[in-house]
Amino acid sequence: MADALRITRIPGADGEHVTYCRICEALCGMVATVESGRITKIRPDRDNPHSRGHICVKGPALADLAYDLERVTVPLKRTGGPGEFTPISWDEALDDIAARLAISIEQHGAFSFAVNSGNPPSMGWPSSLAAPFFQAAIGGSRTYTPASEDISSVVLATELMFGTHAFVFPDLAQCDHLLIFGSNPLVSHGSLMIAPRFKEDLDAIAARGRVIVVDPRRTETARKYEHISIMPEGDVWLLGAMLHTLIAEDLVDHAFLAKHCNGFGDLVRSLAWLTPELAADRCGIDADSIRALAREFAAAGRAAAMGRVGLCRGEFATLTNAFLHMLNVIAGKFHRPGGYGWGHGGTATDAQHEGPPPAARHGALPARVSGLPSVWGTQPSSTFHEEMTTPGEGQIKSLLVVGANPVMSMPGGPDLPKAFAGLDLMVALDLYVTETSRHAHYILPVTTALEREDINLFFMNHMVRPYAQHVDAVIPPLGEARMEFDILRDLARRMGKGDAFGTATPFDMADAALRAGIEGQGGLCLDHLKAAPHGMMIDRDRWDFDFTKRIGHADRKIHLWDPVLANELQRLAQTPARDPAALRLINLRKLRSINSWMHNVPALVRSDTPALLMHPADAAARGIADGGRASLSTAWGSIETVVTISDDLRRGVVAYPHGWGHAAGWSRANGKGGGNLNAIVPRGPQSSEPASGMSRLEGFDVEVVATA
Ligand SMILES: Nc1nc2c(c(=O)[nH]1)N[C@H]1C(S)=C(S)[C@@H](COP(=O)(O)OP(=O)(O)OC[C@H]3O[C@@H](n4cnc5c(=O)[nH]c(N)nc54)[C@H](O)[C@@H]3O)O[C@H]1N2
Ligand SMILES: Nc1nc2c(c(=O)[nH]1)N[C@H]1C(S)=C(S)[C@@H](COP(=O)(O)OP(=O)(O)OC[C@H]3O[C@@H](n4cnc5c(=O)[nH]c(N)nc54)[C@H](O)[C@@H]3O)O[C@H]1N2
Ligand code: SF4
Ligand SMILES: [Mo]
Repeated sequence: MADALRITRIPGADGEHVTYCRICEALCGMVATVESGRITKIRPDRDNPHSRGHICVKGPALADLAYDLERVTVPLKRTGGPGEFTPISWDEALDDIAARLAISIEQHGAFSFAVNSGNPPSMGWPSSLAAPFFQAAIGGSRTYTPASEDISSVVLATELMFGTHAFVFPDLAQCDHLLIFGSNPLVSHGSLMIAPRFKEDLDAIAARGRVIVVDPRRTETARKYEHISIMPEGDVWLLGAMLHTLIAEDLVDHAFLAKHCNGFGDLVRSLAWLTPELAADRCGIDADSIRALAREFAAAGRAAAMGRVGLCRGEFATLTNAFLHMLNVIAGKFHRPGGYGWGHGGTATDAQHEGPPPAARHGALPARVSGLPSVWGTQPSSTFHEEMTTPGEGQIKSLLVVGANPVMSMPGGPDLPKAFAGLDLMVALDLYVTETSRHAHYILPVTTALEREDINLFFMNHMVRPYAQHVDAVIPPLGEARMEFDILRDLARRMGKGDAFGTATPFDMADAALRAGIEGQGGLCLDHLKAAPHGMMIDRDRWDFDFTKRIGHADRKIHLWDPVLANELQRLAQTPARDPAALRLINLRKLRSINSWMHNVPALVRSDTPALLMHPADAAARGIADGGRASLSTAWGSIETVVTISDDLRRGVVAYPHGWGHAAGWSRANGKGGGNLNAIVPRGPQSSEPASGMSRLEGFDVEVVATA
């Protein structure tokens, strides 16, 4: 019936526009209906061969976001205190920014310029290129991203073991036995691994074999399959003891180890002490169950173990992720059907064996004050505040924030505004006057995903079933909004530094990347994609390539041991047991919410209020009733919250979502209450995991006290 409308590619033309969602990594196909130039409806795209009609409630809400009356659609200049802005023309704004940035950089050097690039721009192709190209134009190297709240630890573990940053992930399509550590894909829809119909995949695995979810909370995913309840940050002990079991019981793939790995002997020696008996108390899972988990995993023919953010932000996050990789490798699950390894999407090349570029390697750009290492070219955000406030050569003096909200998303975020006040210049490219952008000297309006042409290039290599899609903008930019890439190229040109952007468009670059990949030999290019508006599957056997050519180490071997990991293991062995009576906090993601930025959309937030989840016994011990109020505090701060009692949680564990407690230019979000979780998480470089600089966002002790 809806097909009566004509499919069109002309932005803003009446008819149906094929597009895809760029809110989370599922990248679901959608069809937007435009009538009289306005989007009136967004429905799932049943003809998208990848998501086949799957979307969640957030996808269609992109249209509400685009038309939100509180959205910033003209350049704004700060003319008073934080949040006090006056509209200004693009020319005036960019000329003034160019002049002030040039002066600041001339006085303090290119190193005094920093970029904070957030999660949403990384979801699109042209938007993801904008900040790196601008850095290249400036000659700067200081980049802050959410990586150290999200993936630095897994990226580092992958670099140390495989010599590359290319993500490794399970073969959901063929696996019969899947262990999930610290991920809730039925809500998050997956991360660092793309499968929009994740639930369908898990159901099929469960029907063929088993899906086991290791999590301190009986999550939506755990409830549906088998759940093993673990203490927060217990995984390093559990996984270490599982490796110990595989070694002790000789359940290892010796042939694979001999041919493709080194360091096994060191690993065996270093893990001798980490027995299941010793681990049991530290992870809250008894020794027999740990052994059974390891044995069953080894015995299953098509098995894989995956992890996500629940493994990534603890005190030993890099070691934990390395153990997870090792579990797959040692048990003989690497690069085989139903197992674990690299993907083969449209941009993957057979030979990536030179490893990451030097500036992206571990520790290449250490933080000026604390010396904490960079990972993937990104600075740990626990150093951001002191890099702005500690005087001396290289102190951050100018800051460009591209689609990030660090006041809400970084540890100690609420402290940042004071540091922003000392900057020569702060510019934000955002959709809203946020808790962060309200402190900028300028806010430059950007397009939403619906207002830009795009290609899912970056994501093709970590798709369970690779697919490629190019889409045009559904509508032209609203108001005076522009694309990040165009804004920053224009700014660079006004500074006389436009050459770094070259003459190729982001889509010329995408075309070249497609042609250079494995599929390019078979003819994959941008024109092919344009001829397949709903996107096309890249059909090729996932394991049909020589994986040794993807290994970045010169010896083309997987390194099971490394000095960084050895250090971390030593640190683990010396770490004292935790106070069993303390409450520990974990993070909570909900379906209707995405980090800090869709809370102004009524359709999403109407029925969603941030609340602290607490086990009935823990609540009773503190005299807190369901729906009661409490303070949630740590040595670093305190927030007020409503409490929801739930026996889904393990005793001694509480869960709270991040990204709430709004106080900026989004009135509906402000009205939802809640507290900014990053006001109470451990902060400062000393609180980071030392190997990767990862923020410690979960597992720390909290106090909960009933309030009136
Ligand atoms: N609806 C929705 N979807 C999202 C997002 C969102 O905000 N909302 N955010 C997107 C982003 S940016 C990301 S990075 C991904 C993240 O994707 P996921 O990692 O799948 O997301 P989470 O739901 O946070 O799942 C983490 C799980 O780890 C558990 N956990 C916490 N601590 C521990 C621990 O010590 N050990 C173990 N084993 N488990 C632990 C938590 O209880 C939680 O269930 O989601 C993306 N998708
Ligand atoms: N305590 C705690 N903190 C966390 C986490 C946690 O679990 N616990 N999770 C972490 C994770 S996984 C992540 S990924 C980070 C996210 O951290 P950030 O990326 O810093 O924060 P977001 O909430 O995603 O805010 C993104 C900003 O981009 C704007 N925006 C939206 N779309 C666009 C666009 O297309 N272009 C531009 N230029 N701007 C846009 C939004 O208005 C918003 O201001 O948060 C991290 N912080
Ligand atoms: S799962 Fe929801 S938010 Fe994620 S891409 Fe699909 S529609 Fe968008
Ligand atoms: Mo994330």
